[in-house]
Amino acid sequence: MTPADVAEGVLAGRRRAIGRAISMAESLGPDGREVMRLLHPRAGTAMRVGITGSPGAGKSTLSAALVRHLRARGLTVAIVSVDPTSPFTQGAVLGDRIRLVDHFLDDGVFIRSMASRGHLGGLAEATGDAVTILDAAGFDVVIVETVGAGQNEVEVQALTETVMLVLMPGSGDAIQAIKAGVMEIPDVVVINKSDRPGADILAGEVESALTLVPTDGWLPPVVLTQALDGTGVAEAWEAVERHRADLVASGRAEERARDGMRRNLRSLALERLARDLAARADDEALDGLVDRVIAREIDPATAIDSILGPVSTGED
Ligand SMILES: Nc1nc2c(ncn2[C@@H]2O[C@H](COP(=O)(O)OP(=O)(O)O)[C@@H](O)[C@H]2O)c(=O)[nH]1
Ligand SMILES: [Mg+2]
Repeated sequence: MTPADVAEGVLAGRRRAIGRAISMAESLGPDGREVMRLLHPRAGTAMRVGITGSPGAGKSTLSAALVRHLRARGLTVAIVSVDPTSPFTQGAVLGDRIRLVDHFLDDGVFIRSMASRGHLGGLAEATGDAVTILDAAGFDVVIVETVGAGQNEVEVQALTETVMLVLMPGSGDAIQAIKAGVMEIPDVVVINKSDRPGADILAGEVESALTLVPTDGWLPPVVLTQALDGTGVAEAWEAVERHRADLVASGRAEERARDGMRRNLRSLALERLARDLAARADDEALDGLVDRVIAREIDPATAIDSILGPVSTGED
């Protein structure tokens, strides 16, 4: 299939073409670039929602529960999972634990795990492309699942309009992170596993921590869920919809989109520079420079100049 065939198949919503397009984008070659050039103008209608949080908090389970909730309301849903421990990745999603098996034959659901690559692998680029492909394919909702807070190079805030942070009883360090300002403030906080003791206390603590940080007028609601049996999932989705409505009503939607795209372009540029660097400075070249720096023939900055060329210091 040529890139044009693949793009056409994606626009027609054909699953095989969608899978193919994402694989092409992942390989970061010229075919993927061409597919994305064709599809970018055709995307932009999906509701893009990020789900972030520590491993084990219940992000994948919540995603699956949202799929059931949204399908019941007639909406089509795609999930892009950037979690290497994801049951989607491991195939456990086929087990009845998540019962997504009901949806495997459902054309209104598409689930894709992004290959976990090395840190130079272009994961942010491939993930952003996957979101665009699924958007262009016509899915009403695209969910992006990532492990949050700096452990992951994919900035979910840059790819989505609404970010849900999933916590579970025992995740007290999230509160410290919010207070210390090191955590990106989510749009909706979900306290999952609310069947376990401590959920109400955690919800109260998160609510008071959130009142201490400056927001742009939206106070993130805190919702209790039990993703395993679906309790609270409708309320969590309602909070997402309220956030989206507030973005539009307050006129912040455009600013948010621009801010996200700015961050997205910056991380794409960094990824490309990192790949470029890896291509120029292979181990052999680096070893030669290491020898010379250790022998004190050249200093480290001069060694880097010989890889990258002299960098402008802005002094002249
Ligand atoms: N008790 C309880 N367990 C849950 C709930 N939601 C998810 N789990 C379990 O928590 C574990 C981690 O869930 P998973 O969705 O893989 O978390 P992720 O790493 O954040 O994607 C799994 O064993 C789930 O079955 C819940 O509401 N209550
Ligand atoms: Mg997961």
